[in-house]
Amino acid sequence: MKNRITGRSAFLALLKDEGITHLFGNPGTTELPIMHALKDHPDLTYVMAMQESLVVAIADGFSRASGRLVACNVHVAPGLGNAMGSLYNAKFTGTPMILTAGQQEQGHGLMEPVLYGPLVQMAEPLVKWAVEVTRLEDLPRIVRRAAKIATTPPTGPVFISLPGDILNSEAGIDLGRSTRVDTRVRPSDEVLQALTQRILRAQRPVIIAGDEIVKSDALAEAASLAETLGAPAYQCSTPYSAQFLSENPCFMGALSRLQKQVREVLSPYDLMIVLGADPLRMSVYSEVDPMPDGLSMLQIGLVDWDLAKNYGAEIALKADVKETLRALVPALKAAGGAALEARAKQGVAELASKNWTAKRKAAIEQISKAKEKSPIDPDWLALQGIGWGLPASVGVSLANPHRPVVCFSGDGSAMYSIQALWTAAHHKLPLNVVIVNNGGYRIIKQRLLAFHGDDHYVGMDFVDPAVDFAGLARSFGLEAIKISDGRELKPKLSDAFARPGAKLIEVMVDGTVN
Ligand SMILES: Cc1ncc(C[n+]2csc(CCOP(=O)(O)OP(=O)(O)O)c2C)c(N)n1
Ligand SMILES: [Mg+2]
Repeated sequence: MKNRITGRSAFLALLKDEGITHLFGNPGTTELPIMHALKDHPDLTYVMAMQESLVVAIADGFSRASGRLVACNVHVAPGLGNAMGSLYNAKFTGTPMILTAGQQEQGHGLMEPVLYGPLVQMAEPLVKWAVEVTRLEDLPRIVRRAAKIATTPPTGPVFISLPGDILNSEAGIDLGRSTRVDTRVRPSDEVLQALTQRILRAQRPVIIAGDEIVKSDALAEAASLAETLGAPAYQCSTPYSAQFLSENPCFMGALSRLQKQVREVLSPYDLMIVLGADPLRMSVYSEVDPMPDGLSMLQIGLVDWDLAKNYGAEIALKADVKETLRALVPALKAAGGAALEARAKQGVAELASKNWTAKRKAAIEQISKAKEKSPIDPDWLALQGIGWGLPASVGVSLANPHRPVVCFSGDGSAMYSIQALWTAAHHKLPLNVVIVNNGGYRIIKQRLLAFHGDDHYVGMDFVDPAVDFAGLARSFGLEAIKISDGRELKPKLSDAFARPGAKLIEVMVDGTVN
């Protein structure tokens, strides 16, 4: 006879065996079995956030900062509904996440009790797999499969609905074992040869760097490819992380999300080498196509949905970026010989005056000129569904408890999830939240003016009354500082960053629209 165990305790034991150390959540009645079982699992840290969109965003931040599988639990249909905006973000970033919700007892749900809803159907468009447990005996298989699916590239969130009767029942069940699928496979000799030949035939290659470079730990290999070719490397237009070594001489910064501008940037090149990205994910509509006519594309990555998604590729390789580059770079060097070396050297030298490092230097000089301006020029400080950043930074900080973390947010964005400050204060995180307060939704105003020539800004100002972020932060138990004078920025920020504890620094900036 196998050991008898309750569903609720088996669920937590399974999560722990899958490497879960923190359960992010917001409890309700249907989650009470899990809250009750936590008493028997003191090695699992419960991180409470005061709304479900924050729960998922904090878990997302934790995963993205640690590369680990995360688990979060929300409350039936309205809680899952609240979580959807953050789940949408996690889908695009491919965050390995097991999202669960307590569900009404089977049979009881049929009677449509308060807060009941079709959880599986609700979650389905945003997850790789959604399932409801209908027998306790199936729970281990479901949790094991969920963890495997979430962590196997293309990674992403999965959803499990946990009915109360399953969590509260008891049975003798085998918890099974954890599996991770290894996708670090070296591509075939044939495709490596084809890539090598094609790349060497190009006169002016350009590299587009995606998030899979980070996920496959290929930052050094991607930089080595750029240097081997003497080719510029741009981050894709919608980056999800710092996807290229920023101070590498080949790094040019990110492509913008302005189709016309991207088309101009890419026009001089004859081959686009895409490493683990949807290269040209845009924001607003334009009649201009960002992809220049006739520009050939090679695309490498494990997210097969993104391979040739919008533009046909000459070679599309479903493969791990690091393993591919580890084989491709030496093959390029061997086949390219001294001629490639000389060309690369010249290419790198030509980039020196226009790469990211050079642009940053120029930007610092430019911005420094506005140092004394009052109110503070917003350019002095720089900026998905919004409202993600603040709770995500709480997750980043929880994943790196000994490193100071800085969150940089607009005032409007911060208000979607301001109660994340409480979670930061509660866990005494060394998190510095810098809120750039321009009194409203400046970007939306800018766009109303640019797209419609209209400066009648309805619903875009927080003026009557103004939001007092320092006051809000204090009410959540944080130390708060307000800065209105540009000269105070450097000393006050340095001082705050050097001290422990969660702090909010509200920086008042000019909200004028132009
Ligand atoms: C979930 C979600 N709701 C609404 C929007 C639309 N939106 C984009 S930017 C923005 C305003 C951001 O304001 P703020 O953070 O203060 O930035 P600012 O432009 O003022 O610096 C809004 C409402 C969005 N992107 N995501
Ligand atoms: Mg604002």
